[in-house]
Amino acid sequence: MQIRPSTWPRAAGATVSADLERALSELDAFRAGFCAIAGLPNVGKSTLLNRLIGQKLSIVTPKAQTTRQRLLGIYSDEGHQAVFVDTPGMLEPRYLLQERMREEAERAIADADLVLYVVDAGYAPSVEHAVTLARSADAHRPWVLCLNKVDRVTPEERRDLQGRLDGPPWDVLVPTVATEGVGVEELKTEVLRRLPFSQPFYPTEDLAVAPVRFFVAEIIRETAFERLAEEVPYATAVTIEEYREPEDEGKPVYINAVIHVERPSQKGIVIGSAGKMIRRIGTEARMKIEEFTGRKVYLDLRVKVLRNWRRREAALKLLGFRPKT
Ligand SMILES: Nc1nc2c(ncn2[C@@H]2O[C@H](COP(=O)(O)OP(=O)(O)OP(=O)(O)O)[C@@H](O)[C@H]2O)c(=O)[nH]1
Ligand SMILES: [Mg+2]
Repeated sequence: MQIRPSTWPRAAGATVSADLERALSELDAFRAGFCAIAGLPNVGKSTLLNRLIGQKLSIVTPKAQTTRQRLLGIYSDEGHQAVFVDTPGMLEPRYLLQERMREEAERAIADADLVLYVVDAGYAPSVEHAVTLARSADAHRPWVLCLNKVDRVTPEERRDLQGRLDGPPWDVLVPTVATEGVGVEELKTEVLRRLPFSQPFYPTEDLAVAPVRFFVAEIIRETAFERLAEEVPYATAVTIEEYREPEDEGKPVYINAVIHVERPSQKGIVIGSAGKMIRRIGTEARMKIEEFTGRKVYLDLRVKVLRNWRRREAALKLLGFRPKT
Protein backbone atom coordinates (compact mmCIF):
# COMPACT_ATOMS: atom_id res chain seq x y z
CA MET A 1 0.00 0.00 0.00
CA GLN A 2 1.23 3.48 -0.75
CA ILE A 3 0.73 6.10 1.89
CA ARG A 4 -0.04 9.61 0.65
CA PRO A 5 0.50 11.84 3.66
CA SER A 6 0.13 14.95 1.52
CA THR A 7 -3.62 14.35 1.67
CA TRP A 8 -3.55 14.84 5.44
CA PRO A 9 -4.54 18.30 6.50
CA ARG A 10 -1.44 20.18 7.58
CA ALA A 11 -1.04 23.72 8.79
CA ALA A 12 1.10 25.96 6.60
CA GLY A 13 4.71 25.61 7.61
CA ALA A 14 4.02 22.62 9.87
CA THR A 15 6.81 20.06 9.87
CA VAL A 16 6.56 16.34 10.41
CA SER A 17 8.69 15.01 13.25
CA ALA A 18 11.93 13.25 12.35
CA ASP A 19 10.60 9.91 13.66
CA LEU A 20 7.43 10.19 11.63
CA GLU A 21 9.48 11.21 8.55
CA ARG A 22 11.62 8.09 8.94
CA ALA A 23 8.61 5.81 9.52
CA LEU A 24 6.91 7.22 6.42
CA SER A 25 9.96 6.86 4.22
CA GLU A 26 10.28 3.23 5.36
CA LEU A 27 6.69 2.74 4.26
CA ASP A 28 7.74 3.78 0.77
CA ALA A 29 5.99 7.14 0.78
CA PHE A 30 6.44 9.16 -2.38
CA ARG A 31 7.88 12.67 -2.35
CA ALA A 32 7.05 15.26 -4.97
CA GLY A 33 7.15 19.01 -5.30
CA PHE A 34 8.22 22.14 -7.08
CA CYS A 35 11.78 23.43 -6.75
CA ALA A 36 12.42 26.97 -8.04
CA ILE A 37 15.95 27.55 -9.37
CA ALA A 38 16.65 31.21 -8.66
CA GLY A 39 19.53 33.67 -8.59
CA LEU A 40 21.10 36.62 -10.40
CA PRO A 41 21.42 36.54 -14.22
CA ASN A 42 24.14 34.34 -15.76
CA VAL A 43 24.99 32.33 -12.61
CA GLY A 44 24.24 28.99 -14.33
CA LYS A 45 20.58 28.27 -13.43
CA SER A 46 19.59 26.93 -16.85
CA THR A 47 22.79 24.88 -17.14
CA LEU A 48 21.90 23.32 -13.79
CA LEU A 49 18.30 22.59 -14.80
CA ASN A 50 19.54 20.75 -17.91
CA ARG A 51 22.03 18.74 -15.84
CA LEU A 52 19.47 17.91 -13.16
CA ILE A 53 17.03 16.61 -15.78
CA GLY A 54 19.70 15.01 -17.96
CA GLN A 55 18.45 16.68 -21.15
CA LYS A 56 18.92 20.08 -22.69
CA LEU A 57 15.58 21.83 -22.19
CA SER A 58 16.53 25.34 -21.21
CA ILE A 59 18.62 27.60 -23.43
CA VAL A 60 22.07 28.61 -22.23
CA THR A 61 24.29 31.41 -23.53
CA PRO A 62 27.28 33.33 -22.16
CA LYS A 63 25.07 36.48 -22.14
CA ALA A 64 23.16 37.57 -19.02
CA GLN A 65 19.33 37.64 -19.12
CA THR A 66 18.97 34.70 -21.47
CA THR A 67 15.98 33.11 -19.72
CA ARG A 68 12.83 35.24 -19.96
CA GLN A 69 10.05 32.90 -18.87
CA ARG A 70 9.91 30.13 -16.35
CA LEU A 71 10.45 26.63 -17.67
CA LEU A 72 9.53 23.35 -15.98
CA GLY A 73 11.83 20.33 -16.15
CA ILE A 74 10.73 17.11 -14.45
CA TYR A 75 12.94 14.55 -12.73
CA SER A 76 11.29 11.32 -11.55
CA ASP A 77 12.58 8.13 -9.93
CA GLU A 78 10.93 5.31 -7.91
CA GLY A 79 10.40 7.48 -4.86
CA HIS A 80 10.50 11.10 -6.03
CA GLN A 81 9.35 13.64 -8.54
CA ALA A 82 11.06 17.02 -8.54
CA VAL A 83 9.58 19.64 -10.82
CA PHE A 84 12.48 22.05 -11.32
CA VAL A 85 11.43 25.55 -12.35
CA ASP A 86 14.08 27.53 -14.21
CA THR A 87 13.54 31.27 -13.75
CA PRO A 88 14.82 34.51 -15.28
CA GLY A 89 17.78 35.99 -13.40
CA MET A 90 16.68 38.52 -10.79
CA LEU A 91 17.54 42.11 -11.65
CA GLU A 92 16.26 45.64 -11.10
CA PRO A 93 13.82 46.15 -13.99
CA ARG A 94 14.53 49.01 -16.36
CA TYR A 95 11.67 48.34 -18.78
CA LEU A 96 8.41 46.37 -19.00
CA LEU A 97 9.91 43.09 -20.28
CA GLN A 98 12.34 43.07 -17.35
CA GLU A 99 9.42 43.74 -14.98
CA ARG A 100 7.66 40.67 -16.40
CA MET A 101 10.88 38.65 -16.04
CA ARG A 102 11.24 39.71 -12.42
CA GLU A 103 7.58 38.80 -11.75
CA GLU A 104 8.11 35.36 -13.32
CA ALA A 105 11.01 34.70 -10.95
CA GLU A 106 9.18 36.01 -7.89
CA ARG A 107 6.04 34.02 -8.68
CA ALA A 108 8.04 30.82 -9.18
CA ILE A 109 9.77 31.32 -5.82
CA ALA A 110 6.46 32.10 -4.07
CA ASP A 111 4.82 28.96 -5.52
CA ALA A 112 7.73 26.58 -4.83
CA ASP A 113 7.97 23.90 -2.14
CA LEU A 114 11.68 24.60 -1.91
CA VAL A 115 14.09 27.10 -3.36
CA LEU A 116 17.39 26.24 -4.98
CA TYR A 117 19.31 29.49 -4.93
CA VAL A 118 22.32 29.62 -7.24
CA VAL A 119 25.44 31.71 -6.66
CA ASP A 120 28.30 32.28 -9.11
CA ALA A 121 31.37 31.74 -6.90
CA GLY A 122 33.49 33.90 -9.19
CA TYR A 123 31.12 36.90 -9.26
CA ALA A 124 31.13 38.96 -6.06
CA PRO A 125 27.71 40.68 -6.56
CA SER A 126 26.12 37.23 -6.75
CA VAL A 127 27.65 36.27 -3.39
CA GLU A 128 26.48 39.60 -1.90
CA HIS A 129 22.97 39.01 -3.23
CA ALA A 130 22.86 35.63 -1.49
CA VAL A 131 23.87 37.27 1.78
CA THR A 132 21.18 39.95 1.40
CA LEU A 133 18.54 37.45 0.33
CA ALA A 134 19.35 35.20 3.28
CA ARG A 135 17.91 37.87 5.59
CA SER A 136 14.53 37.76 3.87
CA ALA A 137 14.30 33.97 3.27
CA ASP A 138 11.20 32.55 4.94
CA ALA A 139 11.62 29.67 7.35
CA HIS A 140 8.58 27.72 6.16
CA ARG A 141 10.36 25.77 3.47
CA PRO A 142 13.86 24.56 2.67
CA TRP A 143 16.37 26.87 0.98
CA VAL A 144 19.19 25.00 -0.73
CA LEU A 145 22.26 27.01 -1.70
CA CYS A 146 24.22 25.99 -4.77
CA LEU A 147 27.69 27.52 -5.00
CA ASN A 148 28.18 27.17 -8.74
CA LYS A 149 31.22 27.88 -10.97
CA VAL A 150 33.66 26.87 -8.23
CA ASP A 151 36.09 26.19 -11.10
CA ARG A 152 36.41 29.98 -11.37
CA VAL A 153 37.95 30.41 -7.90
CA THR A 154 41.01 29.06 -6.07
CA PRO A 155 40.53 26.34 -3.40
CA GLU A 156 41.22 28.98 -0.69
CA GLU A 157 38.60 31.35 -2.09
CA ARG A 158 36.16 28.48 -2.27
CA ARG A 159 36.75 27.58 1.39
CA ASP A 160 36.28 31.23 2.40
CA LEU A 161 33.01 31.43 0.49
CA GLN A 162 31.73 28.19 1.98
CA GLY A 163 32.60 29.43 5.46
CA ARG A 164 30.85 32.74 4.78
CA LEU A 165 27.67 31.32 3.26
CA ASP A 166 27.14 28.04 5.10
CA GLY A 167 24.49 27.94 7.82
CA PRO A 168 20.99 29.40 8.33
CA PRO A 169 18.80 30.17 6.48
CA TRP A 170 20.41 27.80 4.00
CA ASP A 171 19.58 24.18 4.82
CA VAL A 172 22.60 22.97 2.96
CA LEU A 173 25.32 24.34 0.69
CA VAL A 174 26.45 22.31 -2.32
CA PRO A 175 29.42 23.43 -4.49
CA THR A 176 29.05 22.62 -8.20
CA VAL A 177 30.54 23.03 -11.65
CA ALA A 178 27.31 22.80 -13.62
CA THR A 179 29.03 22.78 -17.03
CA GLU A 180 30.94 19.61 -16.03
CA GLY A 181 28.18 18.06 -13.91
CA VAL A 182 30.44 18.18 -10.84
CA GLY A 183 28.36 18.11 -7.60
CA VAL A 184 25.06 17.92 -9.51
CA GLU A 185 24.14 14.42 -8.24
CA GLU A 186 24.79 15.56 -4.65
CA LEU A 187 22.68 18.64 -5.29
CA LYS A 188 19.85 16.54 -6.68
CA THR A 189 19.95 14.21 -3.66
CA GLU A 190 19.74 17.18 -1.28
CA VAL A 191 16.71 18.53 -3.18
CA LEU A 192 14.90 15.16 -3.41
CA ARG A 193 15.16 14.44 0.30
CA ARG A 194 13.60 17.81 1.11
CA LEU A 195 10.53 17.43 -1.13
CA PRO A 196 7.20 17.13 0.70
CA PHE A 197 5.33 13.82 0.79
CA SER A 198 2.98 13.93 -2.16
CA GLN A 199 1.78 12.06 -5.21
CA PRO A 200 3.59 12.90 -8.46
CA PHE A 201 2.17 15.91 -10.30
CA TYR A 202 2.98 14.70 -13.82
CA PRO A 203 3.31 11.28 -15.50
CA THR A 204 6.70 9.97 -14.33
CA GLU A 205 7.96 9.50 -17.92
CA ASP A 206 7.48 13.21 -18.73
CA LEU A 207 10.52 15.52 -18.81
CA ALA A 208 8.75 18.75 -19.69
CA VAL A 209 5.30 20.24 -19.98
CA ALA A 210 5.75 23.00 -22.56
CA PRO A 211 4.73 22.34 -26.18
CA VAL A 212 7.45 21.55 -28.77
CA ARG A 213 6.77 24.97 -30.38
CA PHE A 214 8.00 26.68 -27.22
CA PHE A 215 11.33 24.82 -27.33
CA VAL A 216 11.70 25.49 -31.05
CA ALA A 217 11.21 29.24 -30.51
CA GLU A 218 13.71 29.15 -27.66
CA ILE A 219 16.31 27.31 -29.77
CA ILE A 220 16.00 29.99 -32.47
CA ARG A 221 16.36 32.73 -29.83
CA GLU A 222 19.40 30.98 -28.34
CA THR A 223 21.05 30.94 -31.76
CA ALA A 224 20.23 34.63 -32.30
CA PHE A 225 21.74 35.40 -28.88
CA GLU A 226 24.90 33.51 -29.81
CA ARG A 227 25.34 35.19 -33.17
CA LEU A 228 24.29 38.79 -32.46
CA ALA A 229 26.22 41.34 -30.43
CA GLU A 230 25.62 44.18 -27.97
CA GLU A 231 21.97 45.28 -27.56
CA VAL A 232 20.56 43.51 -30.64
CA PRO A 233 20.04 40.03 -29.07
CA TYR A 234 18.06 41.64 -26.23
CA ALA A 235 15.79 43.28 -28.79
CA THR A 236 14.89 39.92 -30.36
CA ALA A 237 11.88 37.73 -29.64
CA VAL A 238 10.77 34.66 -31.58
CA THR A 239 7.29 33.44 -32.50
CA ILE A 240 6.30 30.28 -34.35
CA GLU A 241 3.69 31.16 -36.96
CA GLU A 242 3.24 27.66 -38.34
CA TYR A 243 4.38 24.19 -37.28
CA ARG A 244 3.37 21.34 -39.59
CA GLU A 245 4.40 17.79 -38.76
CA PRO A 246 3.68 15.42 -41.68
CA GLU A 247 2.54 11.94 -40.61
CA ASP A 248 5.13 10.47 -42.98
CA GLU A 249 8.23 10.52 -40.72
CA GLY A 250 10.47 10.70 -43.79
CA LYS A 251 9.12 14.14 -44.69
CA PRO A 252 10.51 17.25 -42.97
CA VAL A 253 8.63 19.18 -40.29
CA TYR A 254 7.70 22.60 -41.72
CA ILE A 255 8.35 25.50 -39.35
CA ASN A 256 7.58 29.11 -40.13
CA ALA A 257 9.18 31.36 -37.51
CA VAL A 258 9.62 35.11 -37.05
CA ILE A 259 12.42 36.93 -35.27
CA HIS A 260 10.93 40.19 -34.00
CA VAL A 261 13.18 43.22 -33.45
CA GLU A 262 12.40 46.70 -32.19
CA ARG A 263 13.76 48.93 -34.98
CA PRO A 264 14.37 48.78 -38.76
CA SER A 265 18.14 49.23 -38.14
CA GLN A 266 18.12 46.02 -36.03
CA LYS A 267 16.24 44.23 -38.80
CA GLY A 268 19.11 45.09 -41.14
CA ILE A 269 21.66 43.68 -38.67
CA VAL A 270 19.74 40.41 -38.16
CA ILE A 271 19.39 39.93 -41.92
CA GLY A 272 23.04 40.88 -42.50
CA SER A 273 24.70 41.81 -45.75
CA ALA A 274 23.18 39.79 -48.60
CA GLY A 275 21.16 37.84 -45.99
CA LYS A 276 24.25 36.18 -44.57
CA MET A 277 23.39 36.54 -40.87
CA ILE A 278 19.79 35.30 -41.08
CA ARG A 279 20.95 32.33 -43.19
CA ARG A 280 23.58 31.46 -40.59
CA ILE A 281 21.12 31.72 -37.70
CA GLY A 282 18.60 29.67 -39.70
CA THR A 283 21.04 26.88 -40.55
CA GLU A 284 22.41 26.55 -37.03
CA ALA A 285 18.95 26.70 -35.42
CA ARG A 286 17.61 24.12 -37.88
CA MET A 287 20.37 21.67 -36.97
CA LYS A 288 19.65 22.10 -33.26
CA ILE A 289 15.89 21.68 -33.83
CA GLU A 290 16.53 18.50 -35.82
CA GLU A 291 18.56 17.14 -32.91
CA PHE A 292 15.84 18.13 -30.42
CA THR A 293 12.91 16.69 -32.39
CA GLY A 294 14.76 13.76 -34.00
CA ARG A 295 13.24 14.73 -37.37
CA LYS A 296 14.29 16.56 -40.53
CA VAL A 297 13.20 20.18 -40.45
CA TYR A 298 12.47 22.85 -43.03
CA LEU A 299 12.85 26.19 -41.28
CA ASP A 300 11.33 29.26 -42.90
CA LEU A 301 12.78 32.17 -40.90
CA ARG A 302 11.84 35.84 -41.31
CA VAL A 303 12.56 39.10 -39.50
CA LYS A 304 9.88 41.65 -38.59
CA VAL A 305 9.84 44.95 -36.73
CA LEU A 306 7.54 45.10 -33.72
CA ARG A 307 8.28 48.62 -32.58
CA ASN A 308 9.57 48.94 -29.01
CA TRP A 309 8.03 45.60 -28.07
CA ARG A 310 9.99 45.38 -24.80
CA ARG A 311 8.21 48.46 -23.47
CA ARG A 312 4.67 47.90 -24.77
CA GLU A 313 2.06 45.88 -22.90
CA ALA A 314 0.15 44.86 -26.04
CA ALA A 315 3.31 43.71 -27.84
CA LEU A 316 4.47 41.69 -24.84
CA LYS A 317 1.06 40.02 -24.67
CA LEU A 318 1.32 39.14 -28.35
CA LEU A 319 4.69 37.52 -27.64
CA GLY A 320 3.29 35.43 -24.77
CA PHE A 321 4.41 37.36 -21.69
CA ARG A 322 1.58 37.27 -19.20
CA PRO A 323 1.00 40.20 -16.88
CA LYS A 324 0.95 39.62 -13.14
CA THR A 325 -2.44 38.32 -11.95
N1 LIG B 1 33.03 28.23 -15.71
C1 LIG B 1 31.76 27.86 -15.53
N2 LIG B 1 30.81 28.34 -16.36
C2 LIG B 1 29.53 27.96 -16.13
C3 LIG B 1 29.16 27.07 -15.09
N3 LIG B 1 27.82 26.91 -15.13
C4 LIG B 1 27.36 27.65 -16.16
N4 LIG B 1 28.38 28.29 -16.77
C5 LIG B 1 28.32 29.21 -17.93
O1 LIG B 1 27.70 30.41 -17.51
C6 LIG B 1 26.95 31.01 -18.58
C7 LIG B 1 25.53 31.28 -18.15
O2 LIG B 1 24.87 30.06 -17.93
P1 LIG B 1 23.27 29.96 -17.88
O3 LIG B 1 22.93 28.58 -17.47
O4 LIG B 1 22.68 30.49 -19.13
O5 LIG B 1 22.98 30.98 -16.69
P2 LIG B 1 21.56 31.48 -16.15
O6 LIG B 1 21.70 31.68 -14.69
O7 LIG B 1 20.48 30.58 -16.60
O8 LIG B 1 21.45 32.90 -16.88
P3 LIG B 1 20.12 33.80 -17.17
O9 LIG B 1 19.12 32.95 -17.86
O10 LIG B 1 20.64 34.88 -18.03
O11 LIG B 1 19.66 34.31 -15.84
C8 LIG B 1 27.07 30.03 -19.75
O12 LIG B 1 28.08 30.47 -20.60
C9 LIG B 1 27.43 28.71 -19.07
O13 LIG B 1 28.16 27.83 -19.91
C10 LIG B 1 30.21 26.56 -14.25
O14 LIG B 1 29.98 25.79 -13.30
N5 LIG B 1 31.48 26.99 -14.52
MG1 LIG C 1 18.83 30.94 -17.80
